[in-house]
Amino acid sequence: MRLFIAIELPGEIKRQLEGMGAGIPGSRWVPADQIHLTLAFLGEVDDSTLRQLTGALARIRVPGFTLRFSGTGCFPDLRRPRVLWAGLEPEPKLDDLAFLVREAAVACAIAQEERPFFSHVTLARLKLPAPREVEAFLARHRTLKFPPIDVREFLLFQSRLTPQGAIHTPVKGFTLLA
Ligand code: 2AM
Repeated sequence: MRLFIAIELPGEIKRQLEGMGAGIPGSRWVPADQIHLTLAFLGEVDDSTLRQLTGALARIRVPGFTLRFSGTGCFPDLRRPRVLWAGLEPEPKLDDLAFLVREAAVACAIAQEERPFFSHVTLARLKLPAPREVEAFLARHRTLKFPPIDVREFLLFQSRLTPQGAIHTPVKGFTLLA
């Protein structure tokens, strides 16, 4: 199974994020049902590793927390933007959770990126260089006025790649401490 671990977002916020940015040439916007906050990408995982991993994830002890959106940005930089994202206010409990989730993956021999976790919600991927349009988009969405989100769980998702795009299905949820 191709898997990743993420925090689900409220439907209303996902719908608003999905509809933000028509008009940038070469941009592929993430549909609402695929928008989430990725904690770790796992790739292909076999059944026995999956059993070991769910055990390790269930042992993670992090209290619930509140997420607040900040503004928008792009990877890798404004000269050649490839990914547009919505950013979040710093939240140490989120960073702890991402660290522990990735540590659990590594303990199950699932390789993880060396890059530190940077909390973001991917909005669009860009196939053409469109720095001017991206700059205008970022200026229009310098601050995101969404209500704060109470996070009580994180989820293991399956991602099935189909010719119509990826289909994400929750496999198992893990409750954070009260
Ligand atoms: P991101 O774009 O939000 O960072 C599910 O496929 C999620 O896993 C994607 O939303 C993406 O998160 C991340 N992802 C997908 N393929 C990946 C890869 N090859 N390496 C790292 N992260 C990946």
